[in-house]
Amino acid sequence: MKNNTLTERFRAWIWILIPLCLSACADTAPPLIISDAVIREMAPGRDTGVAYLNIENLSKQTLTLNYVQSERTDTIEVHQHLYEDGVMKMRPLAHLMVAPGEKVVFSPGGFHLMLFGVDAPLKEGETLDLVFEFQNLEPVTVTATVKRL
Ligand SMILES: [Cu+2]
Repeated sequence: MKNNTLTERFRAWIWILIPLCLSACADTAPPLIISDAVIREMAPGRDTGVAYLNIENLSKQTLTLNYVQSERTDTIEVHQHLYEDGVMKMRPLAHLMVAPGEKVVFSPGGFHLMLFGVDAPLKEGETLDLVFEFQNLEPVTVTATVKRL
């Protein structure tokens, strides 16, 4: 019967396609969400910028952010504001750890990204791709929008 042959062929394809999809999908979907990436508009003549975003860990492992890079900056550091002896200080973090299920919210007065050596002041409406390198993960690229904050 013709129908039988088609069904059997379809079945055969399913057994080939399912494992392909499972491995491909598992490899490409990062176990985290980086959202609301914004960069504060930079004043003329400045080459240092600041960016805010949220990082949510959807996995069951702690994620370690080792580097952030972009094509228009020399270096990008994760900074944390801390009160020390009554004074607000900025501290660079070598590695940002995000616990399973945790959402790290970057905001003025808290975590932020410092962009050093920006090639030209970023203006409102521009975008910049930020590449996040987490330990044991493929790099994650996020487009940040420049806004007046
Ligand atoms: Cu800073």
